[in-house]
Amino acid sequence: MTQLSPLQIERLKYQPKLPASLQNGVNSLEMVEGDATQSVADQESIKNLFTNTYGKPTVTFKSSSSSNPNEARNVGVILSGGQAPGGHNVIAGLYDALKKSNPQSKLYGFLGGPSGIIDGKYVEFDDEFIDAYRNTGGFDIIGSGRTKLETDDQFRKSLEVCKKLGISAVVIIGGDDSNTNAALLAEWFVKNNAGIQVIGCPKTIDGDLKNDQIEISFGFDTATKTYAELIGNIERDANSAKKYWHFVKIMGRSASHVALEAALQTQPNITLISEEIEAKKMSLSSIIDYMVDIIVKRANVGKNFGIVIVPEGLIEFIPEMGSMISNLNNIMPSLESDSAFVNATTIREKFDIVENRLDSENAKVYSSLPTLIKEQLLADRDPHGNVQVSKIETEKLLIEMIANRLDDMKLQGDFIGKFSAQSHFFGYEGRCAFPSNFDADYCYSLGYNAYALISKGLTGYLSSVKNLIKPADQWIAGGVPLTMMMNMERRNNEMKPVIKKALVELDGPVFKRLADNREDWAMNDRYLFPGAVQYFGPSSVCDITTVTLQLEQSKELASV
Ligand code: FBP
Repeated sequence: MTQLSPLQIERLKYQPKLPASLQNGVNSLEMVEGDATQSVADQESIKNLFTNTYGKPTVTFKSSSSSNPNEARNVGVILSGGQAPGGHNVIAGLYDALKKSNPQSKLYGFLGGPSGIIDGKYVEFDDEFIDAYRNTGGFDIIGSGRTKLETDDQFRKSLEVCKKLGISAVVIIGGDDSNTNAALLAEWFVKNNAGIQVIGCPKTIDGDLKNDQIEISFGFDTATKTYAELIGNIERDANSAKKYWHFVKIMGRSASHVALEAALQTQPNITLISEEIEAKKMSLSSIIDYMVDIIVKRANVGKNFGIVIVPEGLIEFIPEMGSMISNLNNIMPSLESDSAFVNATTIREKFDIVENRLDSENAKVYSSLPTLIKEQLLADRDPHGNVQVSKIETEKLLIEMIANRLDDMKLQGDFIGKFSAQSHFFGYEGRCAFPSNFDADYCYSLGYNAYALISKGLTGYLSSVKNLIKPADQWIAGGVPLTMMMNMERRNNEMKPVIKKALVELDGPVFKRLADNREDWAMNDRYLFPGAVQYFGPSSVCDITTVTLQLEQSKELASV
């Protein structure tokens, strides 16, 4: 028998909250249609690509006094991409809604991510199965994967599998790319009269799947609180020992939302925000100048310690590095089939080959990097053919460059302090944490609501739950057409329809909170120690969501 920890036993008993509109189940729901929608950009191209699913209205749900029986349905669910706390509750919410609506309905889970629906690998859920995973972190209930569901052949195979299981709706729980694929699959099913609906759910700790309709993706709340706890602990250690500079890289493939939120919760001495660095066209050397200036000023008042937050995606936002990485991404496929490169006996030989192939400016940048980073840049690509930033130790690159600069300054008599650094990378530590109350409730509601969308016959929609800074019973459940969030972007040298990623807005209230305070936080130690994720206690501590969401919502409320 599986052994459970005391917290696991307690969390299994937690009953997630639902918006008032969903509390009587999906058979007692009225659907209110908004206006017809348009994609956020490139309307003509997106409309031409999604002739069957483009332009649909947003919808919201109201509970209704009449109850309509719902036919039995078989539904399939897929977890796609990186783990995010609360995924199990999306599935639990979907299961509960479906069974409450009609106990004869069945929920199938496709195993190992999108490849499960293509290869026909699945499980059927029952009460006992679902109950063991309620309010737990992780995606291990069925596993996840990064297979991209995008070709006709994959769609056809998926259709065959769905037909075999009598599935009439598929829920894809994923980030911007997975939901782009959900939109393609929805369109293909309609075009081919498959009679299968597709509904997405917004997942990713990165917090970059958000827009006017989606306030935040699930997992961001728990992951940022988990990282903030760890950063707070490190701040306390730094403040106790007063001998180390801690460089903490924080996950977030591209956008810096996670680093920014963790910084607002902990108030470290230095926080780098990739979007600002790109906007200001800061070179690697000018980033080092900025950090060295603070380190020297602190040393001058006897503070040879501090905390630096580095967003995971930073390297690609530094203009000269971004250019070199994109050049590298383009030449990698040919290098991987080049026998001289593949059979090179030393890493130096590989570096030489790479430098010969890169454009001259990019070659100079590549050649200037420490061996460790050069090697990491050649590691395996992600499924899009891009460098995997989680494998690049940017925090170590910064430490090495700062140490070299300070050594030079010491020789000149311009630095009198000590610089001793520790590096950390917080990513996997937060992605499977027990979901916070917020994520447990939000995810359960998203899953429940996904079934509401299915029961109303919709396809190509993303499950949306809004008004999130209010108590859960005031949340607004509904759906957003996936095409509404799309634009055209260049991928692997081809223009493709994709859901637009939300980067940190430099004129928004969240970044402004950092910008207004960072000078003070740099010199005066204003560290905040948030502690562990709370599940009970004063509700202001255990149920409220992130600083990001509160600031963004108060901006919107103020503009109403
Ligand atoms: P998703 O966008 O798929 O949710 O994944 C996000 C993420 O956690 C990033 O923060 C990180 O860069 C990446 O996944 C790591 O990927 P992997 O799990 O393949 O190491």
